[in-house]
Amino acid sequence: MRDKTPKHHSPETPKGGETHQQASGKGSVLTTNQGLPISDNQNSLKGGGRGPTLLEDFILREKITHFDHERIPERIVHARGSAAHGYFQPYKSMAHVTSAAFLADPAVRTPVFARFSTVAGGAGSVDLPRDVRGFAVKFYTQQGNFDLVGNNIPVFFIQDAIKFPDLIHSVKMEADRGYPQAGSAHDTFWDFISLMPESLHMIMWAMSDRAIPRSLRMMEGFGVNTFRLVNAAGEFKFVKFHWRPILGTAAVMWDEAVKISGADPDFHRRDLYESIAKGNYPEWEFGFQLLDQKMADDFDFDILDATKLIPEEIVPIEMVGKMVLDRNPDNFFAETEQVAFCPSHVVPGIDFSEDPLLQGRLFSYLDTQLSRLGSPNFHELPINRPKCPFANLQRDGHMQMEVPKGRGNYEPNSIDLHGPRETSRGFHTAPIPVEGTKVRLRAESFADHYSQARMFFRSVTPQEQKHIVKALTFELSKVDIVEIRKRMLGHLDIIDTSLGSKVADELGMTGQAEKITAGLMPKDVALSPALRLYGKYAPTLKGRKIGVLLAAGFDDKLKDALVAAIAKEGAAAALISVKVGGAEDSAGLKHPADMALSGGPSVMFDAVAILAGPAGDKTLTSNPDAVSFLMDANRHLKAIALSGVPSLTAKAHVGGEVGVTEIGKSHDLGAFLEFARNGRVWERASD
Ligand code: HDE
Repeated sequence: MRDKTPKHHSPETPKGGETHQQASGKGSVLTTNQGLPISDNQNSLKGGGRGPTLLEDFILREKITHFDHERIPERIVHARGSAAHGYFQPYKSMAHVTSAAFLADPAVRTPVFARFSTVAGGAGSVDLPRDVRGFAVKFYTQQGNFDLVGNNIPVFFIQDAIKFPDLIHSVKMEADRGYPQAGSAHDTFWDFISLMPESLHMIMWAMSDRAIPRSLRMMEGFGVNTFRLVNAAGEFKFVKFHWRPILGTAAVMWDEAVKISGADPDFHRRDLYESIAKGNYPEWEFGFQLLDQKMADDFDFDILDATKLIPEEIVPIEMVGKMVLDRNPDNFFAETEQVAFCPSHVVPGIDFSEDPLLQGRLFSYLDTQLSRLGSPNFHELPINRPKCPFANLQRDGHMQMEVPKGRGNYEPNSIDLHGPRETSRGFHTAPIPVEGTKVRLRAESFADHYSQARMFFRSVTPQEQKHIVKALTFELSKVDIVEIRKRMLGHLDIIDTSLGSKVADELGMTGQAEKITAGLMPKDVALSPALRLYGKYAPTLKGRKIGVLLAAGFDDKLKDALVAAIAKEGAAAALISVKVGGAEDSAGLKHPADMALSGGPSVMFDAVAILAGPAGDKTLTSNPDAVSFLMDANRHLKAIALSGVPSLTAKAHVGGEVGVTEIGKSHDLGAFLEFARNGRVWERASD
């Protein structure tokens, strides 16, 4: 039989065949890891063209062995993440409160690497489950790396690190069945929560729209734990760290989250990557809530309790600088996956508090990197290396990248007088007096589990409250064990009777709440409007995406005017047509589309426009994707601009609602853009 296998490698360069050396700029020859040039990257070594593969093929074995080991253990939490490079620049010197050098000089930019993540799902899970988002920033300062490993929610589920494995076991996929992936709507999570009232404040946040953000670029970030800032004189203040997005905050609706998860599982990752690639760099202001011991003592909660927040109305946030993310990673694995954040990575001038959650975190992250990255030398990986000089006498270990010289690998030594030595400029732990009896107990000051949950629920807007009720209903409806639902209803009643009874009604369980006796009944503390997600930032279209659906016979001039107006707002227009090849305008000229309608449902956009002529209107009316495009945009309370689609609007039962604007002819685009800037047209919501 004829041997069909090519004997020599193809003369054509294989597609995507850029060599390792080209990619890293070192040359153009494909080699083994030992530098041996490779003559054939298409065929393994065989005994005859159709014969068995020979064990001798060291090139095949090296390539396959490396491939077999390409994956490392994913993070036990926060496995799914997206990241970017950028810089941080202070607005002013903060030397009066901290000796951290990166906060001292407004002329100095410090490189940063920020990673955003979901918590519960695996690395390949979708971007939009209901979940807390990680917000971790590595500052490569001249005094060493400072990692601020925060979340997009200012409080946490638990008060003591010893409960973290229990919390995570309960939320991750259930041990026997291996589902659900990336979701808290299941028995074990709600069982744990219903038995841990300290988690209830966080639950209010996790059930709010904060847990389904529109974009990673539109999230607030929080350090959560209380830290200390220490100045050169050794004086300290407590600090809570905050990030505020310049684009403002935005969230999707739950029905959108469900649909986006199918239409584009990488919705957030793509959004971050594309924005940066297009030069629309996301920015956040960095803020401090500073307080002294006296202020801390005056609160009726404990600042060491991570289930509590300090309302901004009581301690305002002082903005101290800005972070700009302006460069995508070159390689996802080498950077986003291998980056190792540790709350213990601090710089002089930043110190810890005694928050028992933070204290546990100081141990956990270093430990987890050892199993995840496999070596105590993980700090030598390019993404983790400090960008300032670093030297010590730690030696050897798996994958040692350094080649330390000489014999002086101990200290004191008189052999290498130029070797690394300690310095008075080094890190000093703030001399906080500590005394006490060794005990395992929860301080009395941690006992109030309901007041701030109530404060949060009552402080947010009616829309947010409604969404919390709906989220709780969705989640608890997925809980099979009725006793767990009843227990949760009991807790919700304590937070706010209207919340408890609404959820009970929605579940069809009116009057079935278990009577829970709170350790401490909640107090009616002052509300904090700053906790709202909506109406807090100035309306803007900046950084948003508007879907413009075009169908045959559309008015090209109107389309151009619309696209230009969208660009002027700092937003992006995505042109959609039934077929990706494009649609013909009223003059019969074909215009290419950015995406096909089947892959561009309206859930992917912040506002939509539909432009067609009579033929296009007919096509759209008979296309279920087009009908859902409009119906969904209406249901999701989006600003809608319409031109030439009377029959589509009739089919989709849309028209005359607030925020639905006819454009073209006598109408300008102003009204549409005005609605779009406001985010959602809440007036349209039906109860
Ligand atoms: Fe984490 N957390 N965590 N966490 N966490 C991890 O470290 C842990 C907590 C947060 O993008 C792990 O490198 C304990 C609070 C983020 O790489 C692990 C406790 C907050 C990330 C770990 C907490 C966070 C992590 C897993 C309770 C908000 C992702 C992989 C005491 C302030 C960082 C890793 C990234 C990751 C432990 C609670 C934020 C296992 C023990 C509170 C953003 O070490």
